[in-house]
Amino acid sequence: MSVKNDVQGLRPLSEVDPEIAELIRLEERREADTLRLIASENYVSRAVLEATGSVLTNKYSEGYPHKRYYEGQQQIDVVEELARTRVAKLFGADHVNVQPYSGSPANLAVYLAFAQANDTIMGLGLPAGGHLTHGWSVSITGKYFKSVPYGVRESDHRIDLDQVRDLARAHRPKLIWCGTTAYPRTIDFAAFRSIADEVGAILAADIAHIAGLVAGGAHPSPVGIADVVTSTTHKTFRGPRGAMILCKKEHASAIDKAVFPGLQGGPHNHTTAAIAVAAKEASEDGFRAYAKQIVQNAQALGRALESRGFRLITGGTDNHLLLIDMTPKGIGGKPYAQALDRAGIVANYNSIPFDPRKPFDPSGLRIGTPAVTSRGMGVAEMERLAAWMDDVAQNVNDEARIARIAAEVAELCRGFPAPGIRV
Ligand code: DSN
Repeated sequence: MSVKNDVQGLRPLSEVDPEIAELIRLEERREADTLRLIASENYVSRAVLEATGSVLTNKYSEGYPHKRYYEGQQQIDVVEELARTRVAKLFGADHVNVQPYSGSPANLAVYLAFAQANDTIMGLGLPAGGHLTHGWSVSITGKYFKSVPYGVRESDHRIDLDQVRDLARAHRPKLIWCGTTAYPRTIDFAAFRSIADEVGAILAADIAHIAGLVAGGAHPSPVGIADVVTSTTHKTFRGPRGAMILCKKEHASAIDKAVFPGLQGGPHNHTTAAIAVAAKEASEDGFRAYAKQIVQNAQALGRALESRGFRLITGGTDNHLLLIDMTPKGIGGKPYAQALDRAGIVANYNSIPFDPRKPFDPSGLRIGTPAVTSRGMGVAEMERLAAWMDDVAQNVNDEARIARIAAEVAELCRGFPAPGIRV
């Protein structure tokens, strides 16, 4: 059938574009048959996928509920209000904005709300486990602001709060970020609050990695402590790719104006609906147990790896992730991550604090347990995983052995179907 004859647009993807349909099918197969250990990834439910793939993608809605620049918002206003109220209730926040397209735009909105170009800002340096948008030099946030990064201690690789305080006193930043992407320990939000108060700074907590742990009570919450909290919605929170900003009442208007019209046009309503669904799922009974299990699995995996001679940065974890220094195993993080991928164990190479190697070929591997926990795996599976990881580390160039491990991994995966995927 030609496009002209398909005015209703009801032909399935497999007919309209078999090439893309096949790539999606293969990706479903890959996601089902491999172990997802990337600490920032997860599997969303069928319900979240359905909302994401809905007609809400057709609608423009510049503005906020009941104050829009386009008509036809009968459903969209209710969807956005549901997303905001569910997230606000879940986290105990005064005000929520669910419109940022993703984590980086959410963080840019915080800069726009609270700082001017060339103001001084502070955040954890990228090589120490921070995020690009917390002021790292190659990011716009390191170019348009005077960034004073803080780090971790050389002795134990934990955030050096004495250094944070000294730098804040010396540089009087307008904005201090706390939040991480590769840090396995609990963040002391209260300590950051006292530093921010001492120097009159706005405190922003970026909980992108740990939002699901916070919602599920497995990590302390910064809500009510930080002035503003940003997060993506697709990591431990198990929602669509998107973001949210939670803030105190007095900052609501500044944050809303910064997101729209400051940085963005129309919100992605299909994403907003999926955030509402994810917030509903995170409010249900099982989510607290899920969050707790993520941490228990990460700790069990850490212990099992350590007993096999892996060196864990900070010696373990309090959250969902492990950062491993591969130096004692005699292999770089990148070739190891590539060998693991061939074995069906998908992770990412990562710099470690004070890494003597370059970011594109670093010493470390970052892994996390949110996705394997979503499949229902527990401590017993973490021990098997550690054994495979050790086997791969010792046999990086033995392709026959790696293929055998991939088959064993796929067999385990069949017993723990990936949520949201029908294969
Ligand atoms: N890409 C995210 C992560 O993997 O942690 C951070 O933006």
